[in-house]
Amino acid sequence: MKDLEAGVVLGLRSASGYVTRAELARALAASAQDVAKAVGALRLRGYRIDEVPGEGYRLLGAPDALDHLEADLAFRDLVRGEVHILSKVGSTNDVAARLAREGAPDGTLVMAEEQTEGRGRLGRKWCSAPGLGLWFSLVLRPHLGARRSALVSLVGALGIATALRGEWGVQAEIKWPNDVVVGARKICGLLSEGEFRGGRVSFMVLGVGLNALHRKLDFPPDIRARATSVRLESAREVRRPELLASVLRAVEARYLALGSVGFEKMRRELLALSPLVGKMTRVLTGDREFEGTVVDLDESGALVLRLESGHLKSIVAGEVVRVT
Ligand code: BTX
Repeated sequence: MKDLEAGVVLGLRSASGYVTRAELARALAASAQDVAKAVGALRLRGYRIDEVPGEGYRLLGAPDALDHLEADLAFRDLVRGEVHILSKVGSTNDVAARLAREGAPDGTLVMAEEQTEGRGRLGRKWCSAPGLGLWFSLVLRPHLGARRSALVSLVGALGIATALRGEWGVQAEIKWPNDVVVGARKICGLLSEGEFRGGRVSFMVLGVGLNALHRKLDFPPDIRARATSVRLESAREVRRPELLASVLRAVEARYLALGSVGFEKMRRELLALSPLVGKMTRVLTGDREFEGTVVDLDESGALVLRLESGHLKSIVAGEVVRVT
């Protein structure tokens, strides 16, 4: 029945006006009675389907929920691996890592409506309220040496920022190493974690937390001034399945390009979208601190600073604070 429901939604979406039950039944090789049942089931799931006697059905609205049906429709051609949609998990990164260890293929997607232990870098917490965001992880198996594994989250951030700019009109920029920001507010954070064998990547898990439907008061008070969402930044109405399809398409395209054409072009795009280039910054790396002007990204995604001494310093991982 699920396939028939998906077929009915696709049929109604692609029609400009009303579609008769008989037309749908013919297109889907089903009986008119089964089509009527599928329409009933879809209405129960929150699809608004109008019916005019003699004219047929028309789709007026779809639910926002990230259920399997919408997932299928949104990423039918996008996700190369398996798709796991969960209602509540600790962290999607943990589920994806477990699946990867069990052999899940490149491109496997794990997403959840809610994370109770969503995390950022260095043990920080990632607020992942139910139903408001896109909290997902991709299992990836790039052909990369461990040294260049940071490229996975950088090209992911580039995909998300360009999708937000191009399709949602959001003035997204990339704050090295793993944030997508709008001005000083974080709209998306990426967390890549990996396992390595013999100096090469065995698998990576790319975790993405994209704030989608939040209004200001939906953010906890301690991050309210530093967080934003697609709803707050875009003039378009935000439906998460559509947003997910658009960011997944962009992330997958960038990831595949990393394997086929390499990083160089994306390196230039990243620099163009980085608000830190040319700015005086302080970078904290564990127990050390460097101050200098951001001048470049190197071929492994490290941030290149020109120190006051004039020397160039590449920084592989750290926290960047803008000074001027
Ligand atoms: P980060 O360490 O750069 O950022 C974490 C910091 O961001 C927090 O300390 C807090 O100040 C702020 N913050 C927390 N939640 C939010 C939010 N919803 N919006 C804006 N700012 C916030 C960034 O780490 C990487 C986050 C990755 C999250 C994804 S969700 C799917 C996957 N599963 C998982 O556990 N993590 C990843």
